[in-house]
Amino acid sequence: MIKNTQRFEPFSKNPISLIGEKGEWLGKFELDLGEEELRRLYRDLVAARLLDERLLLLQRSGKTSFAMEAAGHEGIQIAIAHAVKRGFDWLFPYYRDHGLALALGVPAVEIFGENLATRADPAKGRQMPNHPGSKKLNVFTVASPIASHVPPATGAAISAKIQGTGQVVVTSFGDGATSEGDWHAAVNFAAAQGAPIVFVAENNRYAISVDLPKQTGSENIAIKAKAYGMPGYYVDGMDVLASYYVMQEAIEHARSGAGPVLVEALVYRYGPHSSADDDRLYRPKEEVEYWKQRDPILRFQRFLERQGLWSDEWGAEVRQEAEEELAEALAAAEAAGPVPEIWMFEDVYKDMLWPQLEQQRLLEEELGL
Ligand SMILES: Cc1ncc(C[n+]2csc(CCOP(=O)(O)OP(=O)(O)O)c2C)c(N)n1
Repeated sequence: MIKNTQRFEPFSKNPISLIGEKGEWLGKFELDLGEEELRRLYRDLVAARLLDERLLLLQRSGKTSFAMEAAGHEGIQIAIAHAVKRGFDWLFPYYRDHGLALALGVPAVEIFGENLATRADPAKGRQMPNHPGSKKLNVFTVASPIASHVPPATGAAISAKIQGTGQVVVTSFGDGATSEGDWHAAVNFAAAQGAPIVFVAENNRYAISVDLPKQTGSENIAIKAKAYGMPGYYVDGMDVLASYYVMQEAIEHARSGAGPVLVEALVYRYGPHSSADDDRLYRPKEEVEYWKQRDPILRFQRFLERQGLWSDEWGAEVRQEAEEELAEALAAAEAAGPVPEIWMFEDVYKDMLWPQLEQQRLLEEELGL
């Protein structure tokens, strides 16, 4: 369904881009974001990158067991956070979306607490590292099994439609997730039900070591939307403005009652798949270097320079403020202390059966409680 406000053509051959390599505005419409909003986008991009670096350091220093880097994904992630109604719409993110969670307003202390399994973690240490969520902000806790969060996201969107809440659901996942049966079932059912949901593929071209041509015979991921009966947008996910405007259009489409949208955001992950992977085994260093030259933060900085909104002092200030906020949050998360083991018996059963009661008793004995 084409609306008057539509700016972009679905199913474009090339990814939609609004910022050129030198920071020039390529849009065929007037930029309608104010100075403050542009500055907020930059701040959130930087904070996401710094959070990513800190989470890796926690793993490297043995404080947590696992890290999944997201550097290179920030453009689309920050765009999503700025395009949704925060705290009102529902988010079903995936394990690389900690920068998205932060930009949505999930407190950094909770994100660190989740990674360290301290009392600062609202999930009480029950999740793997890099699996944040926020009940308060309608951010569904990250689920490890690939694409398993996509059917519940469709379910939430159908529920919002039936109840007439006006909420939109945005769910994100990697390119590999689009090969899963769960993914196809969820996308198909969402279209059949006219559910207000935007599916976002953060396509970094690899599912661990498996590259996209081994995942699909389609020319890209966005084109799959055609068969399901919804618009499919193909966007440069390392261009925060293109990602923002495409997400805004997709969310408006879903909110207007016109049904779901699929967005494919082309990104690149600079780091390995996870702290348990060696990417040198399956991709050339030159490829990684090529994409680092197209860094979303650097590109947006060049754009701000051209808009007269940049100074090195301001850039340094933004970085320092974000560093300080993260350092403070990390200190608070560590100071909260580890989650007591005995908490594992809470919240799961209304009334525990005898095997759990016995296990609880044995653990209490072991811990001298
Ligand atoms: C159902 C399932 N199969 C396999 C895995 C192991 N696994 C973890 S991440 C991953 C790759 C997913 O790639 P993609 O969806 O492209 O996301 P990316 O990690 O590239 O961001 C795999 C196969 C899993 N977690 N769940």
